[in-house]
Amino acid sequence: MLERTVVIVKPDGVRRRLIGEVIRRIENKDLKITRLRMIYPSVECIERLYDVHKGKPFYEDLVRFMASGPIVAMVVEGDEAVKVVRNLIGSTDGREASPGTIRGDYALSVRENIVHAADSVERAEYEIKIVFSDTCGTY
Ligand code: IDP
Ligand code: MG
Repeated sequence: MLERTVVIVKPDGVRRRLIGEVIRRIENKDLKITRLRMIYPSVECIERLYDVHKGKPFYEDLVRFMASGPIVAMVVEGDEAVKVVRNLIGSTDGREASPGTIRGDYALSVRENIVHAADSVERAEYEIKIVFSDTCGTY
């Protein structure tokens, strides 16, 4: 089933010069990038993106981290793209993520884990609206 999802290179990924590496892995998988945007997101935009985590112990630090520098957002299309991309990025905690996944190969932290990806088709549509809106940030 053709799906679209959203992938975000987080501020740590941009700082560590991993934008190209993330794009390369997505394209190597034969997924198609249909939109791409670099922004310095506002706190308000990140709060909307991570609304489901509000109230969790890691929420405040997560929002501060995500708004700490530029991010790269992209729309990614392909067969079962949501699941395929989640498999490409690996599990949340970089210390646990399998080698061969983006997080498994580049992250040693649970917060600073290089990439975000939507976890369902519905969330993807919601998140695309947020990160591609004019009000999400500057650049
Ligand atoms: P996901 O990014 O793999 O979907 P979520 O549970 O949705 O993981 O959490 C969103 C983001 O919040 C994570 O990618 C990570 O940056 C951060 N995060 C999740 N759990 C923790 C935690 O226990 N401590 C610190 N940060 C966390
Ligand atoms: Mg998530």
